[in-house]
Amino acid sequence: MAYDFNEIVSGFKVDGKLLSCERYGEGLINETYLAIIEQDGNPVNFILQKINNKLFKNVDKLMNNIRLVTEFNRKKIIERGGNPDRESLTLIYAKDGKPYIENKDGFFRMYVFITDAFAPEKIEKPEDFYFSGLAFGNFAKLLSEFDATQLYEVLPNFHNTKIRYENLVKAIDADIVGRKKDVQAEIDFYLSRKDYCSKIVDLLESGKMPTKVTHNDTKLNNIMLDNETGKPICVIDLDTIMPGSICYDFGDSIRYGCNTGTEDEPDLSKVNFDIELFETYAKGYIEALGDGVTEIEKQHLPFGAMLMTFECGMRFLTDYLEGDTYFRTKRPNHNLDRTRTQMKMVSDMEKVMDKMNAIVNKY
Ligand code: ADP
Ligand code: GN1
Ligand code: MG
Repeated sequence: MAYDFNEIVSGFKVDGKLLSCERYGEGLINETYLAIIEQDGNPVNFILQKINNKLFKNVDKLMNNIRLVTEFNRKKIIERGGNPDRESLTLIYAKDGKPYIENKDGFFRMYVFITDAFAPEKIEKPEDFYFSGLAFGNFAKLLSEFDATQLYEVLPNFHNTKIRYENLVKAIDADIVGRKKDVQAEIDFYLSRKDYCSKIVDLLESGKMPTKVTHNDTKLNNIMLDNETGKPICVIDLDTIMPGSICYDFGDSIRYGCNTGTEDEPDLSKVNFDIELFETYAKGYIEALGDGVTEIEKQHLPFGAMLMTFECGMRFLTDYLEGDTYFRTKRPNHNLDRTRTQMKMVSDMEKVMDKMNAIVNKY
């Protein structure tokens, strides 16, 4: 889809001529573009995003959350002598003062481009994953100081696995694009593990596990690491900051990062759960949290990893059955390939859950 990028960029408080604007990154939800703008004779990078307003129904409230969190982070980073333009997402405001613009094509936001850094799609060096654990752990700590009552709950029940399960059952029953017949093994896999779905939801609902403000989408490419040192610079993709459990945040990082293949690898022989990487991340995450983790949370971190993988697979399968309308897909069976990698990862984790628990208990 081509938009009038000149007109869009001119709505923001940014000077200079737009040199180019190309699709960028591997996010599955928003449309991300790299906008290059000439400033003082030099090309300067910016991130421009078309916000997925099919999913985010109230863009104004979503963007108010992001404004609050990024301003809070920037202040904290300045206090500790850091560089807020690199260590926090930084919004470019619109000329009318809002954190986004709206035009005939939808809603757009702009961010300062985080320079000399990369959002990893895969773990190349185990150290990168240790640093990711540290970064998300530190981010969780930072959020614990933030007044959560100001936040709007953007996507209620985002990690409510019971509801995700019900949604899968509805998609199976409706079978609107006639794909059910091709995925009976996948359907059986999920339906036979229904009891996983209530475990953490029930602990949160009963108050036995604390509800905290969490990131909720802690996959590897939602963090930026320094090109030179590999050290974590900044946590990005703040759309889903909401009440949740740290077991979800820990779990989603493990789901994505401990896969020896990619999330959409069609060849399942390449998809294995790497327990050494699990240990690497757990070490960083638990170290960063320090005393900010309760015993019941700690006990459920390994289960949370399996549950997030289970949940994500259910979501991919649901989307496949509903005709690929939620996640960005690039090929016909893309969501089905993703479903299968998540199933393989769950099966692997089931086999080593005792070892995973023992590892977490070490830290
Ligand atoms: P989505 O919600 O679709 O996942 P993200 O906000 O995660 O969108 O952005 C998609 C990708 O764009 C990221 O994985 C990262 O590679 C890149 N990106 C996003 N924001 C920035 C930024 N401020 N600086 C540099 N790269 C960014
Ligand atoms: C989406 O936005 P992105 O690509 O970082 C999704 C996550 C899934 C992930 C699977 C808002 O994350 O919940 O785990 O895809 N985000 C939303 O790759 O639904
Ligand atoms: Mg993302």
